[in-house]
Amino acid sequence: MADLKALADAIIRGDRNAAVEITEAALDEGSAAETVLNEGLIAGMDVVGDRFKKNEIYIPEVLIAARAMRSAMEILEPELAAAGVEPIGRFLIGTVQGDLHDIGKNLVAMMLKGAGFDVVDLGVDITPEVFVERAKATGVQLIGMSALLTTTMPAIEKTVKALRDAGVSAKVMIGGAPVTQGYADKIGADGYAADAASAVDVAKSLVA
Ligand code: B12
Repeated sequence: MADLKALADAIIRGDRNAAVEITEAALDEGSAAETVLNEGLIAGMDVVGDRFKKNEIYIPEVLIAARAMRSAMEILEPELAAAGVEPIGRFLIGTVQGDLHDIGKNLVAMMLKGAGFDVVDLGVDITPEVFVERAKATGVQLIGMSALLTTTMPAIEKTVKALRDAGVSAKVMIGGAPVTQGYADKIGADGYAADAASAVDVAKSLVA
């Protein structure tokens, strides 16, 4: 029987080759893709998120773990789709108009994927119109916006307004270095998180 604890450990260490090998072995032995996902990959990323929150590890380690997770997910995804496993939620994310910073946004997207969300990443410099159009087309439950510049923060508010005016009912989460809970409350966003691990907790609570 493939060792899913060893798979979780491979994710935590960021050992891409081991993560891929154990995932393949588990599927070959007939383990359910959902079990491999939950007890191997997600269990590993949960530990990574927790250690990141406690400042026991830093961004490079998280990125390496996420890379290992992504490689294993490539093997698992067709099996999950064939088994009809539903993601825990669908999340649209992008950096707002005028802003090209994407390291934090990418980290949030990776951690959400690691937690079992289906994530649509729009990229950077995303206009309110594109957020509205993609939200409608994908029917996501959650929308995340990132801004790293004080000059692009107003684009968050503009985008939230455009989404509401267009009748999009998805919950909105915001973040980025200059963004605060107070700002989220002021503009009527549903959630704010200061880091990628907390973003997962907030996203889970918003879809619960
Ligand atoms: C890397 C960087 C760049 C790179 C970006 C590369 C890239 N691909 O992202 C480059 C060189 C392109 C760049 C350009 C600029 N930058 Co710059 N940049 C930075 C820098 C050094 C690091 C940002 C970063 O990646 N941090 C690491 C990530 C992991 O942290 P994070 O983004 O905060 O994300 C975390 C949380 O905020 C949260 N989060 C983030 N997004 C979201 C979204 C959601 C939904 C949630 C819930 C949470 C969440 O979770 C993340 C993970 O834990 C910062 C300084 C700093 N120390 O922050 C300056 C900084 C942000 N830049 C700054 C400036 C001024 C610029 C430029 C205007 C410079 C110039 N004159 O050209 C341009 C603007 C370009 C543009 N239009 O966007 C200023 C902003 C000042 C301000 N208050 O507005 C900073 C603060 C530097 C400074 N001290 O002056 N920059």
